[in-house]
Amino acid sequence: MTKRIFSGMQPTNQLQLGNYLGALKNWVSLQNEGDNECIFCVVDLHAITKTYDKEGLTQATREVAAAYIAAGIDTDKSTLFAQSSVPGHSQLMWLLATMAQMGKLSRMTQFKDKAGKNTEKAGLGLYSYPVLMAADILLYNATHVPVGEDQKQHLELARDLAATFNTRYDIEHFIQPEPYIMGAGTRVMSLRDGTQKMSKSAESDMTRINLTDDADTIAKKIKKAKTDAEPVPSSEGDFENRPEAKNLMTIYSALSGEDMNALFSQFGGKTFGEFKPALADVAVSHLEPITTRMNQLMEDPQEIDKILIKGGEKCNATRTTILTKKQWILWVFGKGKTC
Ligand code: AQP
Repeated sequence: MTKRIFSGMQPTNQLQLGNYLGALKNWVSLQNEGDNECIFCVVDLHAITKTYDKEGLTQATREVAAAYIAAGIDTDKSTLFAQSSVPGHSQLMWLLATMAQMGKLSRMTQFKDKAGKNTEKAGLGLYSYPVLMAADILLYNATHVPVGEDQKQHLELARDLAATFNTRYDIEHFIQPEPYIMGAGTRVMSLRDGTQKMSKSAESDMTRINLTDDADTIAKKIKKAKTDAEPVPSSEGDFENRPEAKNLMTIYSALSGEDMNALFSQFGGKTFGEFKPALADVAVSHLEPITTRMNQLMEDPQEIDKILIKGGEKCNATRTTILTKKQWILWVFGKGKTC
């Protein structure tokens, strides 16, 4: 069976290492595997759920698209577009919003994290973010959604909403999308606090490695990354209560492709002063070609815009779902609707 893959990232800043290891790197493998049909989106409508500036958002949208391409997304094989260019996302979101239960939305951990203590002041857009995400996925009847661990709960909601819609209208329209959580870097943590996930919009730039960071910046951030006074772990047991040590070794493993046991043998018992320069070398050699390609692409922003426009036109013209055929009017309002 052909897999239809859909995924996206918010242009809330430049992409960081977690976005790359938890999602983008896997998108590229899926694109290059079998006859998968891949649709990758820059989810700019999600990005406006927080305070933003218009020019910054436009620039970040191009940067995220450039990062996708630089990491290996081939726009001849995969569709790449900006969410706001396909009105179907917002239309389908409304239909799904009529079925999304407040109780379930209130339990979403990402909402709790992002809204902070003052949930009363959080916008409805942030609260209903997972419903728009469900619409993004279901609009294309995607079978598989490659994401990091942190998005698993949102995927569960998309599956629920697909089933609720089918039951409500007594049809078998929506497929239940499967989360695709792959590889070692499914949850990359902050360089300054191993209990917090690395995030592109976290206040301190020192918490993350950006895909736009140069070699010196990467080395400096890794050198300053939080560790503890113990030597580098030699076994899984040594990771207990040492989230920062585990995080750095996980990053090494994900970037180098070496399994953790090989790293225990190579670095176990050494100091972090010895481990960190090795990690910086691995990170730079893996990320430098991507950064270089991204910088080249960003020299011609109009070309990136053209790619995004073309992708949006393709989605508007060919998406296989209810909204193109006005089938939804029949399902939602019945045959009697003439106006
Ligand atoms: N730290 C992470 N480790 C592994 N995967 C991660 N992802 C994000 N952070 C990590 C994955 O990257 C994709 C991007 O998702 P997004 O841009 O829609 O939002 P996000 O998950 O909220 O990512 P950020 O970087 O934390 O963005 P901001 O700061 O804007 O909220 C998803 O597949 C996610 O799993």
